[in-house]
Amino acid sequence: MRVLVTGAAGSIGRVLCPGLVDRGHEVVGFDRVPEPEGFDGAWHTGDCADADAVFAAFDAQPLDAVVHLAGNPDETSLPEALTSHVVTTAALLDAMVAHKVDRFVYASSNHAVGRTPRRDSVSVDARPRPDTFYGVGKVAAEAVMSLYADRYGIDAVACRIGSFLPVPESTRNLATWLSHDDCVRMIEASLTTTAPGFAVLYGISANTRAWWDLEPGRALGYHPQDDAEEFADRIAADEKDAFEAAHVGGPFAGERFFRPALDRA
Ligand code: 15L
Repeated sequence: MRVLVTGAAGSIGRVLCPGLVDRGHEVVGFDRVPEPEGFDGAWHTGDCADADAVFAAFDAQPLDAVVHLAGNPDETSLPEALTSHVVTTAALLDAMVAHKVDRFVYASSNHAVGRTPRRDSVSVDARPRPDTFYGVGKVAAEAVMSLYADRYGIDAVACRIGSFLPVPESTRNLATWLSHDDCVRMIEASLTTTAPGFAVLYGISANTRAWWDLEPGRALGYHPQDDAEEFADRIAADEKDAFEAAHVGGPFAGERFFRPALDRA
């Protein structure tokens, strides 16, 4: 497949792009910054909140699919979050409709349901329950995907990623870790699964301590292979562990992240 990857120079993009190339796909990078050294494929420098820049990238070569990773990974004001996550998603989906590209894979986040309290297993059908404006942006981006799936028949998979890290760094990560290799497996499955319509999966590895439902991902062909437990003896207990275990979003559910929706001068 020829896949446009937004945020291709970011932390996930730098792992995913070579991973997709290794698996026989062609990658077209799109980012606000120039291509990283060694990038293998065509490159477009632009902001995917800019519909003209997005359409220009689509005009440059035929595409089979889009993987949308671009977006500010941190908490911001509400308007910034809406631009970063929702406007970018809409610009890409509009270009897909116009260019007849029908597969969209999105780096959503656990923070779309981050205020969900700890329970045995969190379903992908848990109600949207963001913990931050960042999470609100992810919820709204997923809603735009659902709309375009229903209106235009686009297959759109929202991967609610946990903690994408080389190795787990905290007790929470022992449940929420997404390894680099599993991330590539997850995105490739989301790109190639047959006719998912609008679908949601939790983007974590096969962690012994996982409490977010991995079955919807398996039904889409995502079979995680790694387990954070392998690193458990390297992680010391910390006083924040109990608080971080109380909600899906861990620290994002805390007062440290409380801020007004709008920045004022
Ligand atoms: C995310 O979605 C964030 O972008 C990242 O900064 C981490 O907070 C991660 O989730 C997580 O929950 O560990």
